[in-house]
Amino acid sequence: SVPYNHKAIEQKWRKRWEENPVNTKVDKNNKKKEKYYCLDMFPYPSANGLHVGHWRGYVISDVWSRYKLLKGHYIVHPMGWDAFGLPAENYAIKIGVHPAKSTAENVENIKKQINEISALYDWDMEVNTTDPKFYKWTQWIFVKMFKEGLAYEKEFPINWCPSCKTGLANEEVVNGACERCGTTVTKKNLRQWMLKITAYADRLLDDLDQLDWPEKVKKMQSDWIGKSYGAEVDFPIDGRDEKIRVYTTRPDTLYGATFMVLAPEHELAQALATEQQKAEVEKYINEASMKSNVDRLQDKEKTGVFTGSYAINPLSEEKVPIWISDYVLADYGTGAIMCVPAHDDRDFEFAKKFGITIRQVIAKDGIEIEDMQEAYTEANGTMINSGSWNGEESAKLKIEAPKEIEERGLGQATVNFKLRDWVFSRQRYWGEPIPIIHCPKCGNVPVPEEELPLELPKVESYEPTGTGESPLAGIDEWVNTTCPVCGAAAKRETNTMPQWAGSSWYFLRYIDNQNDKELVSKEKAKEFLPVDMYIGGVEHAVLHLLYSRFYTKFLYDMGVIDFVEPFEKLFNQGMITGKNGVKMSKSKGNVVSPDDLVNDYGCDSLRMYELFVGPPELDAEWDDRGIDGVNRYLKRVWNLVQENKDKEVTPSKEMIRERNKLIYDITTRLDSFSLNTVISGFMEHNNNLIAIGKKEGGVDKETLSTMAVLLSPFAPHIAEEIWEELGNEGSVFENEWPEYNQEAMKEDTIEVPVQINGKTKAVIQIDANISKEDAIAAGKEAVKDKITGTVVKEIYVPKKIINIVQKN
Ligand code: ANZ
Ligand code: ZN
Repeated sequence: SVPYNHKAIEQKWRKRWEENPVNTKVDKNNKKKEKYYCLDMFPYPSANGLHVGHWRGYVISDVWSRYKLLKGHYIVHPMGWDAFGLPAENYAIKIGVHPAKSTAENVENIKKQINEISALYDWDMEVNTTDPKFYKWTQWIFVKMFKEGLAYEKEFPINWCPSCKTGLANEEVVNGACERCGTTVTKKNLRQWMLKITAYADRLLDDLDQLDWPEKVKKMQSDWIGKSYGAEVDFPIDGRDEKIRVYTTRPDTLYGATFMVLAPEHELAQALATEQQKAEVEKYINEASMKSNVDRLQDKEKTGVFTGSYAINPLSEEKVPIWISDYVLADYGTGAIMCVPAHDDRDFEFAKKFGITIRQVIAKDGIEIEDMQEAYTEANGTMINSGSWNGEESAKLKIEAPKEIEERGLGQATVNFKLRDWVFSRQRYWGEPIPIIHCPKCGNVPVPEEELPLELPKVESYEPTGTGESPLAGIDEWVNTTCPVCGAAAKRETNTMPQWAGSSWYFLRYIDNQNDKELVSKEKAKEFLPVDMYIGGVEHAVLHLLYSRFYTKFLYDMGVIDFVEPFEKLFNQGMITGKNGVKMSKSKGNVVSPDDLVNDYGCDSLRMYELFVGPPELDAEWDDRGIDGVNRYLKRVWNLVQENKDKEVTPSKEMIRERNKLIYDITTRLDSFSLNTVISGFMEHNNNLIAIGKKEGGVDKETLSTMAVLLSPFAPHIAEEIWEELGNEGSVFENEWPEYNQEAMKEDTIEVPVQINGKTKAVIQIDANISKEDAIAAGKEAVKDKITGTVVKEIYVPKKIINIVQKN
């Protein structure tokens, strides 16, 4: 018979699908079909192209799309390009090709590679964030935010990457380093455009509840938003009129506050330095200004200086020294803290180092410790050394103290967030120009909406200036303009947007990408949004995924869309790594390209192997040799069909049971996203079919056709081919996903006698296909009272007899 020829088969079906798309765009025949929007995190069109790691996510999303298609949905499955950003710009600097040109070339190249996956992408929906027709709306959103007071200008020390020569958002600083290039981030005082994401903090937190996302990602977002309840308490300064306001989450420990610490940037830090301490204080403040927040929090040894001044603890009325230390951050809470060394680790360490009083105010199990060796940080115990609070439970007091503090006029109850406003401007060329005009009379004026897009001009030099100005600042004829309000001579904003701007909303645009009147029409939004399933890497947990949720909520508030969460379900695939778990990268020389594998084994084999390498949510080491096994499986499927397609076989009960078990295993494993075990399930069941077929003189067509349908999301080409070979009409994708029949899956039971030394002692009912071990165990259980000696032999003649041989 004909051997499996992956090349011929894959070429044939790709051409057919082109002529006759599987997922017809307008569902004329069946208007009732419900849409299913399955979205990939769109790629950055890098010059390096795709490796087998990129394939993994795209294969997973395509399998899921095709499965949903067979389950009766109309599939929305688009693809596009996240094409602004540093790499294209750096490349332009290096070789002098305009980023627009190199980006376009890369897109074309990667598109070709993506097409090798044979995914269901609808290229009519394609978007590219660098296309003015697209970024018109990225700018439009910014203008809307500006008009709502959610985009504002501010000068302050921001995270600065000295290598990328640009400011960064907090989310882009990972362990103190630039998320892009790994360079240690420093501080730079810069005028910035900010987005007020903090105005959405509560909604971003509360709405996490309604999302079907991995718990891990939800937790990362809620930690990042960091809502905490506490109090702000005023500490009078000894001998002065001002008060120092502190933020605390542990107002129950107020009596234990034996000193205070101000951030070096605190407005009173310098003023409180006494004559004697002045020089030392100034030196310390200077040094602190050079460090990043992360450095400051991670510093091993605590540092600090005493101001020489004292404050009054408002409850104990005791004088407490005021210190300055960089473990207190200027931009969190009030930038000043009350320090309770007995119950806070950092304060404990500080007090030990500088010899400050440690006073325990919470006794665990009623015990007051004489010489504390570490802080007791739990709010669990009884109050001591705390005046009128003595004897109260600290957990209860922690909740009630803010109200009491408020009532006694000592401060107020507060809610605090860790989330900061989003530093949104970049001092780089290859991004969307921020559509703002600085007018000497009118201030900041947005570019009128009807004049958008504000196109990015061509420049001679893309080189970042490093001065905090974008290269656009060098183009006078672009910078100089007139104010749209008063007509006076004015200047354009020259900063650009971060790469996250376009990716925060691109999924809305796919479904109406040609609309030049609206970001997306109401009708289309209603019909196709929101996204049902979003598939991509976990590295975006607090960046892209948080920003997209923020944009979605804003656009909901503006009446553009009528839902508040963009992605109902999220799946994060693990990374494909090189040997020993090393990330695949060009610089490490361990990149495996899919091209040769597709050529040698075929797209179907590679698709299946991408799933077979391991649980999809975990990282997996790539090993080229593994694809052989999958390829051999597909050959066996092919041969099985070749051998049986012309036979007329009536399936036995066993064959029908096997067919139903196949449906059951594939469906339940697929539903629980256990995609690697789906593939091993196919392999096992194929062996079963071969074995049963051998006994019965063949495998019937219905069983083989069912197998073709089940296989189609995974290996679509061969599935179509065998569907046709079996004499079926139309495309395999016109089928409904098969249902299994519980009744048919039940094993037959048979009766077998249980003998001891050849004499029948009982008759039991067992599964016809029970294993030897299970049969013997059941037999022994039935005659356990009659086994009087040592068992020397156990025999199971399948379906006939169990015999226990014993010696007395
Ligand atoms: C007194 C206290 C006693 C505190 C105690 C903790 C334990 P979260 O939960 O992260 O919001 N804090 C306040 N502002 C700070 C700043 N700008 N820089 C560094 N630390 C600051 O943490 C709030 C707690 O962190 C606050 O509660 C404060 O220390 C400290 F047994 O106040 B606490
Ligand atoms: Zn003006």
